[in-house]
Amino acid sequence: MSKILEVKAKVEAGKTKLIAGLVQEALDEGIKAEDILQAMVDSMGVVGDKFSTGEIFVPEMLIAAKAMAKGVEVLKPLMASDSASSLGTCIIGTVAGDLHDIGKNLVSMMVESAGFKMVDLGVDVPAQKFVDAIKENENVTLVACSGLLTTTMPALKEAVETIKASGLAVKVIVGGAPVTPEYAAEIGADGYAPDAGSAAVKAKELVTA
Ligand code: B12
Repeated sequence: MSKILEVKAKVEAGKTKLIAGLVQEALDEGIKAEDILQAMVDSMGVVGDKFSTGEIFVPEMLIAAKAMAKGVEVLKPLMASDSASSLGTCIIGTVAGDLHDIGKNLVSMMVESAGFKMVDLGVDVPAQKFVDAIKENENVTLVACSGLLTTTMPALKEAVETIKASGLAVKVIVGGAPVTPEYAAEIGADGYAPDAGSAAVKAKELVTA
């Protein structure tokens, strides 16, 4: 089995202890970090489908997520550039009621590499906490809110509305699997991106426009 397929299979199977070594072996074979990351993102899709069909349950989903996080740790130094944080500070978090953080962490990594200093509030972040963080940190130019559940879409709306109502001059970017560009516009966000790579491009565009 090719190394990349092995990484994909082991993430799906939640072989947490093996992933870092396998990812390193894949890199040593000359496979690009971006391709390894995409294989792991694809694994999460497979895991989600198996959950939908009742083939696996929450614990298996969690173990697969932990395995992916181990792989991302190995890739992180290769993907984030050391560019100075010249675009200001970006506050990032997953909205209230939502515990998914793999996508948020990838977005954080890529937005950082675009030239932002990142302040990560973690998961299950109440709307007001985003506003508090804007006030508590220096030169905040952007807030990035992630939401992965259809049931937490109203929390995403509340986060954007609360930030906008605060009157603070920051741009807000939103994303996550159920979020569409139309929904982002409807709730008053300044930007949307479907994945981490395009989030970095959009983030830069929003604060330099
Ligand atoms: C891993 C996982 C979990 C793990 C999360 C662990 C962790 N640390 O994140 C655990 C086990 C905790 C979990 C729990 C639950 N989960 Co879950 N989970 C997943 C799974 C398999 C993978 C998610 C993932 O990491 N994807 C990979 C990343 C890279 O993709 P991503 O998150 O979409 O992020 C990318 C983009 O969306 C975008 N993006 C993300 N955030 C942002 C932010 C900004 C600003 C921008 C611009 C872009 C952006 O860029 C990212 C990178 O490219 C998905 C299935 C799937 N296909 O997504 C289900 C899934 C999201 N979960 C689901 C469900 C139902 C649940 C539970 C309710 C299950 C339960 N009965 O308890 C709970 C909810 C817990 C809670 N309150 O949050 C459903 C959601 C259905 C829905 N439409 O609402 C899914 C789709 C599975 C399914 N097919 O049914 N889950």
